[in-house]
Amino acid sequence: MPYPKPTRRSWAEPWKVKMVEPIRMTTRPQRERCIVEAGYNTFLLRSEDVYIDLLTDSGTNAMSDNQWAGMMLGDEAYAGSRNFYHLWEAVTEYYGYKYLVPTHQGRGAEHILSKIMIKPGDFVPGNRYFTTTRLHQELAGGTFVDVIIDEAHDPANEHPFKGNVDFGKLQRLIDEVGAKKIPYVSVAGTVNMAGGQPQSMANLRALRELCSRHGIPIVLDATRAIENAYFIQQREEGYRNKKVAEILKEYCSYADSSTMSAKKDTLTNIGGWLATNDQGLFEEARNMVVVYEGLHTYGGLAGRDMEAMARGIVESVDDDHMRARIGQVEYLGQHLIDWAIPIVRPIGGHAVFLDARAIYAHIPQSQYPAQALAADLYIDSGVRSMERGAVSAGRDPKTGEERFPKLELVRLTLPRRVYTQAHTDVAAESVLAVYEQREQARGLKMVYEPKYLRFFQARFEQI
Ligand code: PM9
Repeated sequence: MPYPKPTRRSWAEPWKVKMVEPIRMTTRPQRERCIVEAGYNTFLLRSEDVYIDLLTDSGTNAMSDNQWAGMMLGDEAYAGSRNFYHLWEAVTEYYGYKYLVPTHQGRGAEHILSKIMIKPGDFVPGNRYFTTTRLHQELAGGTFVDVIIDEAHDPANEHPFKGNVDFGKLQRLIDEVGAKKIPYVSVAGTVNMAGGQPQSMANLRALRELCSRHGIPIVLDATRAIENAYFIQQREEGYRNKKVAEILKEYCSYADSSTMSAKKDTLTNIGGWLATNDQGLFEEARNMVVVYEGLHTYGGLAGRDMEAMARGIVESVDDDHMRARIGQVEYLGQHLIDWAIPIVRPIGGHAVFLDARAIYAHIPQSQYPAQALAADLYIDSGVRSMERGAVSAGRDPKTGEERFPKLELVRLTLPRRVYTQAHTDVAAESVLAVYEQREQARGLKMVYEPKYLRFFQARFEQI
C-alpha cells in the first residue's frame, strides 16, 4: 500500500540526538521468569530486563549538552557553592519565590515542610493525595482530606481542569474543624494521581482569595507546574498568547510556598527544593535541612546537580519544548483512544493512564487489577509501567483498612527527551495486544507488604 499523503504538516522535537544508550530486547519466557522473580511488581524488576521503561518520568529525563556542560562547572565546595546561587536565581526568576532551600529530591522538601508546619491533630486538604506527600503529612500527625472536584475521580469525564479544588468541600472542612487546624492547603499542578490533570489559573486564584480570608497558607507541589502552565495556555481563556514562563510565574504567585521534585519538569536526574516567600518558614527550613539533608547551600546535592537544575529550569519553560513533550504523551494516548482502549480522559501531561478497572473488569479491586495489568504488559513486550490504584493507595493509618480508590490505573509515563515515536508505537501496540487478551487475565494476591509506601516493594503471586 502506498504511504498515504499527509493531511497536515508534521512537526518534530526541538532537539536532535547526540548520544545513545543501548537497550536490551528480551524474550517472552525470559520476561515471564523476571516478573515472577520481581513478585509481579514492576518496581522490583532490574532495568536491564526492561525494553521500554515507562515506569516514571522521575529522574529519567535526558539532559541537554548545555546541562552536561554545566555539570563540568560544578563547584563542589562544602559551603556557598556558586551553583547554589545559580539555582536560587533561576527559581526566583521563573517560579517567583524569594527564598530557596535545596533538598536531595521532592520528598526531602515534603519531610521538612510537614515537620515544620503540621501539628498532631491537624488536617491538610489537598487536590487528591500524592503518595509521599500524604505519608509525610501523616507522619507529622496530620490527616489528609481530599478536596479535588468529583470529576477527577471519573476516568471518562472530559473536564479540562480535573485538578481543580472543590471550594464547597474545602469550606465544609474549614467550617467543621476550624481554620486553626488547617496549617496549609496543599495543591499540586498537574495532579499526578488523578491522571496528570491540570488545575486552572482561575481555580488557584480563587483558592488564594478563600485562603487569605481564613488566614490559611497555600503550599504548591510545583513538581509538574510547567506542564500545568502549558495546559493553561492551551485550554484557559486569556492565556493563549502568553508564554509558558509567564503563566508559570503567575500560577506560582498564588501560593506562599512550593515543594519541588526537580526530577520531573526541570529535566534532571536528581534534585528538589523548598521555596517560599515566608521568611519565618525559610529560616526554620534552612535550619532543619542541615539535620536531614545537608548544608543549606547544597541540601544533599552535588554542586553539579544544582547547576543541571538551574539550566534545566530555563530549558523546561521553553514553549517548543513543552509542545513536543506533551505532544508525545498525546500521540501515545490518541492511539489508545482510537482503538477504544479505556484510558483517563483528557490525556494527561506526563503519562497516559490505563483504566485497569474497565480493562480487567472481571478482576475485583481486592485482587489488584492495575498491578496485574502492569505485569501483563511487561510480559507481553518488556514495556515497564506503574500501578496507580489500590496498591499505591495503601492503608488508612488509623483503621489499618486497605484504601480502594475509584481510580485503579496503570501509568505509562514518558520520560522527557528519551524515547522516539517508534518506541511509543511499540508501547501502544503492546497495550492493544494485552487488551485483546484481557479475558484471560488473572488477579493477584499480596504476599509481602511493607509498612510504608507499599507499592515500591510489595510482592504478589498470581491467583
Ligand atoms: N513522583 C513519580 O513517579 C516518583 C516515584 S513515586 C513516589 O510520579 C509529586 C507530584 C510527585 C513525586 C514523585 C513527588 C516526590 C512529589 N510530588 O520522588 O521524592 O510526582 O523526588 O518526589 C514520582 P521525589
